[in-house]
Amino acid sequence: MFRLPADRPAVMGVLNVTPDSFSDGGAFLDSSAALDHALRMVDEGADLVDVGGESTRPGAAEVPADEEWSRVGKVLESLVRRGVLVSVDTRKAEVARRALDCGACVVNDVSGLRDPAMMDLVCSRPCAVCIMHMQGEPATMQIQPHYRDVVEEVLEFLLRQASEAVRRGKPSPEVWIDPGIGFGKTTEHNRALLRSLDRLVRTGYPVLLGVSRKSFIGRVLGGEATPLPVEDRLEGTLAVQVWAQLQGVRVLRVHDVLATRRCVEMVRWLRADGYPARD
Ligand code: HH2
Repeated sequence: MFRLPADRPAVMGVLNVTPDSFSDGGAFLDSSAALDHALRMVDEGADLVDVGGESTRPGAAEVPADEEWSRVGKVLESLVRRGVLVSVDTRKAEVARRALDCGACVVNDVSGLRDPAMMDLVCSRPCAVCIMHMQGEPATMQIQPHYRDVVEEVLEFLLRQASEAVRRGKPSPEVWIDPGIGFGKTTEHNRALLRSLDRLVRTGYPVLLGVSRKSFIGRVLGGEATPLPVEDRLEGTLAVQVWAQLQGVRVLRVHDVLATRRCVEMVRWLRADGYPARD
């Protein structure tokens, strides 16, 4: 079981075993390259590794469960065998079940347990779960996302799903919530959510945040017409993550583990008197 550090956010390293992820698609499709990359992230200070076999970038098509599993199964097993704590990034109950059977300790569901089979699964297993908010589906989510009040609507969804999991017996420290930055959201929606992280933190559920290399950073720093490319988004990513750490976010999902871990340690040092840890 994965225990969240009390005095700093946990660092979750991203391992995309996909041909088409937005920032590193194709780089780790080969199992031995994937394993090497995961072990490097652990050396650099990742507390756990989030293994995913389906890109959820805007416009991405769904991958059948068997194909998704054939991408992630081998590397996931190898990591567990080496004692690495593994999270599985999937929307499919079938893939999550196989990952849990192999020893994964977190299910990271970008569709936020909307599938009843996924809700049933995570509530019947001793794992943590990340419930993420997404408006619509990856294939269409960035086509004119619209909210009455983005912060209220995201909070309402997350609280509804989280309390259902708790009602079914999941201990609340094992129910993480995530506003889903970039998932059916404009740059302004993302800004509103990032400015309201303290409201998510105050729910008492551990908050996970994934902003690493995301396109809003490219647009803010380079402009709408000439966004900074993915490889130039590290500083922007780190700035937002420091902001998130100061609000009490408990898990940072990142591609750049070493840089993140150094920032996290500096902020932890500055805030040595404690961190908003409630569990
Ligand atoms: N973002 C991505 C994927 N999974 N999970 C959570 N909980 N929160 C996030 O913000 C999040 C996530 C997208 O990033 P990445 O995995 O690098 O890209 P892709 O979906 O193209 O594989």
